[in-house]
Amino acid sequence: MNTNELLSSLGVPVAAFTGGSLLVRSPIDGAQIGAVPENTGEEMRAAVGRAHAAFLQWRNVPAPKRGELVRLFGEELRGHKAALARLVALEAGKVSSEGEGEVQEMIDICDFAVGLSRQLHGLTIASERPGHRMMEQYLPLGVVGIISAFNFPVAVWAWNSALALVCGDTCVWKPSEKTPLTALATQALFERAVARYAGAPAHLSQLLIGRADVGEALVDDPRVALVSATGSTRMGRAVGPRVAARFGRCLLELGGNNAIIVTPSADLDLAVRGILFGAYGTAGQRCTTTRRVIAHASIHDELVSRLDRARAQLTIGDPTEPGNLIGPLIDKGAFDAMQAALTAAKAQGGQVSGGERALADRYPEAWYAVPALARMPKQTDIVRHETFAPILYTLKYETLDEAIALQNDVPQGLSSAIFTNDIREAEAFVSASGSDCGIANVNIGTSGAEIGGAFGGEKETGGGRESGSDAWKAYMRRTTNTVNYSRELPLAQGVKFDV
Ligand code: UN1
Repeated sequence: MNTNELLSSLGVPVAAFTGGSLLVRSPIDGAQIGAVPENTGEEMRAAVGRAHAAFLQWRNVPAPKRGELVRLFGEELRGHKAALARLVALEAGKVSSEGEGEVQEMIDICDFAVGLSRQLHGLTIASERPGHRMMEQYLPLGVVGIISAFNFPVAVWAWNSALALVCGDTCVWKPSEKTPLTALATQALFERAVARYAGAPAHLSQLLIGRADVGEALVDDPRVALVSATGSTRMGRAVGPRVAARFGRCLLELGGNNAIIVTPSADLDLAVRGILFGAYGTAGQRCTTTRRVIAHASIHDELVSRLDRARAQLTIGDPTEPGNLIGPLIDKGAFDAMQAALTAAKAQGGQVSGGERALADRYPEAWYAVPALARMPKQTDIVRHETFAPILYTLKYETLDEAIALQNDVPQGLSSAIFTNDIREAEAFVSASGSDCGIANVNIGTSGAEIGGAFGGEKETGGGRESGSDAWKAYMRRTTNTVNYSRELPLAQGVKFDV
């Protein structure tokens, strides 16, 4: 099926993806696959108003009943997994199994959220006063604005919206302008679930497609209680202070510069496999992509030459054709940024293999690149910078302290890993003086996190946590309630105020 047929099979009206001003091109061959009508900032403000009205009703629906809607949505996703996954592959250029993995991640977070809808619990806390009870409740927060990136065009939205909906919030989504079609398809599936759910208020989750003015209208609207934004550090720097200026809440999931430390005791076969997928899977376009390998001097040369050999064998091509592991970069801008980074790496003393344009004859309008490996003499500026492309920088270390210091000496703090069979090294890596990232793994790579854990990172990664564990708390407001069931009125701290 082509994109038009896929979109129609997923219930998207033809007018939503034809005749509009936002031209969508498949990164696979550069062909135009949609012309999507764009929304305005004014339309965004109206949508936020509708979302707020919906919130005033939705917050009173019992949470397990809200979970039922998310359960129905999960059913729609299960039923349409293959079509939506294919659309992800065509619009974002992911290899088929990763497109399927992305939709699976949506299904998984729906299941998680359904269970959570019966577990939105607070604490009961001992009161210092007789005849008093003190408790905490988590209550619905309000409208949640979701800004998502091209590289996980639908899964990251689902992490946010599945939780927000069971928490009693309503959602307004602004997807990347590079991937509006998958967003339209997801919205259509969500609306099918709403149609099967008796008594849902209208406008529980809305999709608005547009450029910066549409995003700004969402970010600046005081009725948006939480802005959850995924993308570059540059985007986060624009969004974070604007939301803070109006005392709104922000959940930022920004850049990463993720490293894998490989120690002398590591299982090198395992390490090579983990690094290859981490560095080159999704053509290096995950925020969790492995960008640096920090290898002990005793195994560095062997590891790096094995990586370099394996790198050169990765099959590049149409990601929907079986056997290809490396799809295209999203666009020419991404390819140019990759070339600029490789030029800088060479100027900073790096020895680069790979990185050239691939398949230019076959796909003159698409941007495939040979995965690159850059042996660096030290952690130079370009190594400390996130380039969203398949470039792996390799560095050498002598002591574990030095390796951990290198790993932490970058502005970003998302994901990290160590390959070791030494329990002391593994524990040191995940300890207080170990990795400073939000994700620190042992004997698995930096990418491909499961939804059950909290996802996000420190420093320029933005500090937000999404997805599993208790990330749901970001989507609720906490109240502390002290209830006096006695006939006295004792004041806290023994204060007396009797007339
Ligand atoms: C992202 O790239 O923004 O851990 C999210 C992973 C995926 C999510 C990545 N589950 O690589």
